[in-house]
Amino acid sequence: MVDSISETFQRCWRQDGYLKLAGFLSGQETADARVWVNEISSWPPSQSKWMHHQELTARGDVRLARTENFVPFHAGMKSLLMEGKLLDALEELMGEPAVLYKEKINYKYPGGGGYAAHQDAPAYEFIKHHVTCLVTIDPMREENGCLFFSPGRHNEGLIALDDRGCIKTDVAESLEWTAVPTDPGDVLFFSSFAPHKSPPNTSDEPRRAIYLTYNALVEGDFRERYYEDKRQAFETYKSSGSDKAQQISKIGHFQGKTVTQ
Ligand SMILES: O=C(O)CCC(=O)C(=O)O
Repeated sequence: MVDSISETFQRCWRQDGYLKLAGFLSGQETADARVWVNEISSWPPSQSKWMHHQELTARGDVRLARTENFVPFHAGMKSLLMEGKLLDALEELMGEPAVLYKEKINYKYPGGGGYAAHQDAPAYEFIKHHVTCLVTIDPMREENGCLFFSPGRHNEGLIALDDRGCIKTDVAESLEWTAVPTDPGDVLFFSSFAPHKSPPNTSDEPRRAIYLTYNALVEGDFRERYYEDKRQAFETYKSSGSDKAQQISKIGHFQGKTVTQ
């Protein structure tokens, strides 16, 4: 069990729709997570197991942008994400037992693309509300593409979606944005209705983070269905020649240039 989350932090969570807990993971837990991210990033491409997504970076090299669906193939990650203090803290914020809905690593290597202003909710189907926990692997700063949030706007439901499933550009420009830099071992919880965005990585260092998305257990376990649906949707995008085949999500928030394997 972790120490319970203070009333002040709980209030920030409710008010802002996101909450950073600095130094949440121990030095050893942070070091383990970094080793595991390195391991997973070296896995070969797979059609049926994990899902790697590649991008052509602004530096002109092809690098991983994202890996998804790695929990069934990595025991260490499985125990970090599906039991213990991370899940305890998340359940405390949600106020009820939770289950993993999806997991991903976003690598954002030097020159890696940013993400347009969006809410995650339109991309996470079957259930209305999710909470994501970002686990910081590398220091995240404005120059290497940390997250920006628009505090308090998570209470407004879906905000002015465009045809990509992102927040319309003029509306996004009218929101107030706060950069949320984090350090290795910090975690950052956010609601699937919290508007967020991130710039590209213009630094010379990678900016890797693990994103764990959970939903209330009472609503059911949708993890396998989520990945099955995503695979099928992308098969359809490819076979029908849809531009959506270039996305890395069912919403078109990724601003990098994807490369199909
Ligand atoms: O990793 C990032 O910079 C942002 C990622 C994000 O917002 C997403 O994957 O939905």
